[in-house]
Amino acid sequence: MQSALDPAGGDASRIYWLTIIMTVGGTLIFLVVTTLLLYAIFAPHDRRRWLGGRQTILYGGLVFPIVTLSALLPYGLVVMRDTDVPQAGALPIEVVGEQYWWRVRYPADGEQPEVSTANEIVVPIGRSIAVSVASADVIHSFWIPNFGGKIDMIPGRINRLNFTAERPGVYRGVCAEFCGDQHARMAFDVIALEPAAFDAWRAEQEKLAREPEFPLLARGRDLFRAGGCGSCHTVRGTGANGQFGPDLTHVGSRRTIGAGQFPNNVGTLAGWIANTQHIKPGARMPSYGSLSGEDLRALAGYMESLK
Ligand code: HEC
Ligand SMILES: [Cu+2]
Repeated sequence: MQSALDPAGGDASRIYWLTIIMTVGGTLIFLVVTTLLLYAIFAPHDRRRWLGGRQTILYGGLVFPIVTLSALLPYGLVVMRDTDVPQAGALPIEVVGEQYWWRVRYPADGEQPEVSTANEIVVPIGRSIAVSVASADVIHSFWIPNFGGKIDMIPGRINRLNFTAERPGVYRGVCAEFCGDQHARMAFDVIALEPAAFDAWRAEQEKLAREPEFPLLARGRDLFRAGGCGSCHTVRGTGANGQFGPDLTHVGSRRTIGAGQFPNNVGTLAGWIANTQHIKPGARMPSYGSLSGEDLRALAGYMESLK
């Protein structure tokens, strides 16, 4: 679900109320002014005389705008001041915009080693999240409507965005700056979990890739090696350490593949591997259309088993 009108975290609700108050206030003033205008045009001459009177001009034209604007300005300034304030003890997460996917990194933190994933930002609720964003190529824009404003991802620069998720759920984020032909297929999920569930998730992500549990999966792993997938993808524990594409160590645990394009299952994984350039033309992974059906099943099954 993706909606700026359903705020699920601090900044988003502040921005939401600012929008509501400004919109309702603006609409009311518009209606009053329009009514007065129509009155001035159509009412009988002697009944609209007061409109041009000294009192009307003084109160309606001077006092009213001064009072309203002097109330709205400080309100807007306070909202701006309170928005996006970094909090002590925040969880740092680094997100890099790529063509056309999101590289997501949880830097090492004391005992906890770094964790790397893609197109999915898992966060604990109730804790401030300090996202720093950058770009590997062109300008992208990082936007999670339920949590707050957009922020540009600019090559050679690090921008920051802070938010706190208030309730568990899955929220959708998108790229909000045209970045190339697959820009519209560049989405991600923000998954807000209870703190204990988040710790469990992180502990799972820290582990090396699972060993294949039966022959078909072992064949998949061998094909992954032989097919050169490891030149672009990392699968920790197998020697595959490519950095160009998403880290696949726990790809099977993700909800979607292809930056939010398909639900993650053996069928969509097989379709993706065989037809990348058909379903996401311009994505920076070649199609592997010449694999036999059984090889494809093995490879997709292996990917799916990497929970
Ligand atoms: C030239 C580099 C390159 C090679 C080689 C490559 N990939 Fe990819 N792969 C990528 C990129 C880049 C993406 C992200 C594309 C996107 O979403 O726009 C990707 C995405 C994926 C995804 C989806 C991951 C996700 O979380 O969305 C899977 C699964 C995958 N590749 C499997 C494979 C397999 C299996 C092979 C070998 C048969 C392979 N890749 C070979 C670059 C590569
Ligand atoms: Cu983009």
